[in-house]
Amino acid sequence: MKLVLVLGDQLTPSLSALRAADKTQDVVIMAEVRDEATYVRHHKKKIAFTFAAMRHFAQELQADGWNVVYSRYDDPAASESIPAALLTQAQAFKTDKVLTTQCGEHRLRSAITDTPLAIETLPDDRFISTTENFNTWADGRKQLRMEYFYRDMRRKTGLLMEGDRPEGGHWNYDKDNRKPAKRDLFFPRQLEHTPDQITETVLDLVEQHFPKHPGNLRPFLLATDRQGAERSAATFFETALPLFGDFQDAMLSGEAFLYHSVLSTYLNAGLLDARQLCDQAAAAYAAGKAPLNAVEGYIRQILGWREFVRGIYDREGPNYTARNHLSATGALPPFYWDPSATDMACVKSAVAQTLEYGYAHHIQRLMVTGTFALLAGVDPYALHEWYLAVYTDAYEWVEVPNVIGMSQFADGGVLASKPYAASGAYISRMSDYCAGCAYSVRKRRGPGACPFNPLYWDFLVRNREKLAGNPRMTQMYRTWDKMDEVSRAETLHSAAEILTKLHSGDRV
Ligand code: FAD
Ligand code: DLZ
Ligand code: SF4
Repeated sequence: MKLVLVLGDQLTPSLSALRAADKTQDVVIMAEVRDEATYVRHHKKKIAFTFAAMRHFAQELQADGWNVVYSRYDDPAASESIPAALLTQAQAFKTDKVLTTQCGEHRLRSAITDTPLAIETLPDDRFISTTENFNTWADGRKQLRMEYFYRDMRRKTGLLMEGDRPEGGHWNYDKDNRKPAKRDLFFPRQLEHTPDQITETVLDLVEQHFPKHPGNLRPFLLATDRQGAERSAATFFETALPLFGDFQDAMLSGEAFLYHSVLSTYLNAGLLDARQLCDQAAAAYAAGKAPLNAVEGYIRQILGWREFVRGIYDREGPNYTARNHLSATGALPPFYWDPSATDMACVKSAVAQTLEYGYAHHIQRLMVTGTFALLAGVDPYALHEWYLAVYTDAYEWVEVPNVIGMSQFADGGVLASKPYAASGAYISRMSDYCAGCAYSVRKRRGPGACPFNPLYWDFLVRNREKLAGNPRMTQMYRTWDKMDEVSRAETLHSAAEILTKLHSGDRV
């Protein structure tokens, strides 16, 4: 007889460990544990979602005939960690055999295999690609770029292919996307899920046991079971997918979700399936319900980006998280936890929304909170801990490549070809934040100037030695070098003033 470990992001009936187990004799182990709930200060909604989804999944397994030993967080005998829970149950059932599906995070992978138990680990085949497939593709390449991996995956899966050619003649339709949002557009509403008794009990538990964790717990409108997640997915495909591509990069104050799917939390926990979502999008295109630029853009995010970052995380190993190519050491500014502590409308809006929903869309994560931290020289590890804590979809395997690699260039270019450094002009073009900001995006330096503006140049100057050789940065350095000396000195002075304020905890 074996124990079958099911983690909080493995809530999938066809999980490899469950497929390999025998429900007539093996026992499923699920445990709400202190270590997982507190290894970073997770958003209250993230803990609530995880525990509630775990409880619903345990019920689903029991209804399907499985013997599930489920340990609740507030059980007096609850274990403190996953390895401790396994050891307790191994003793109770007098077995040392444990079946697992490979855990997403290096941290927990080694904690599980370091136990004295006989751990059999099966691959996590909920991903569309495999680790071996990624490594075969990556081996021998000078640079790993998502676009080429994605094309390979399109060929391998046949998604949006006409024979060996991409549907419509192009691999990528981003030239049709990236429009700024307009106020007068119709925005589809998110499906709001009313918590059932199981979820209400978990909400009370989180309120009681995690009062100091960030974020608003209520209203709690997330789905916590497969059926609910599938209803949210169906709503996205019907109402938002057609305009997903056009406004993928747009930001609008007061509109957290725009045309995004807001399904990553369900997908990463195992309530939705990656291949199925891609197939549903492709079917919407085939039925004429959504245009190619939207469907290709959506499929690329999952088949391309999601699979690519997972491959990078596995390939780069446990030390990836600690990389700091640009030697940034600044503290994370307090306004990442308290939006009222900044006057920058864009950052205030992205952080406030993050604390409310445990959600921000890609461009808010990349070009607002991410770019600000990059320009201000925030320690990438501290920033990584923030992202891992505040988003309900965050697990290291997906968060770390996005933060350490894509957003902070702390891996020196493993994932991205250049840093996502930008002045306020980008945010001004793609959002309406600047109109309601205390700073002026048009002002380049001095009192009242948008902090992104002088910090952008300061970032380039600070990191010249490491970045100037990058052909994609040449134009930026040329522009700086052409600027007159007085302007350059004033710009750097202005940046120094902002950095001093940040370092001394003063308001920016
Ligand atoms: P949509 O915009 O609707 O996109 C569709 C799907 O594509 C998403 O549901 C997601 O599964 C996938 N996807 C899109 N972009 C990426 C990407 N870059 N990497 C991996 N998958 C992607 N995503 C996470 O799932 N967890 C994280 O912890 C996370 N942290 C991030 C941190 C930073 C600094 C950045 C720049 C991005 C991060 N992302 C993360 C990627 C992306 O921002 C989210 O996947 C997306 O915002 C989720 O919202 P959505 O479901 O509405 O996505
Ligand atoms: C995110 C999370 C939280 C908050 N709590 C638990 C838990 O109590 N028990 C559990 O099995 N999983 C939890 N998780 C998800 C794990 O952190 C996740 O499985 C690992 O980080 C691997 O990706
Ligand atoms: Fe953000 Fe600068 Fe615009 Fe203010 S002016 S919203 S700080 S980009």
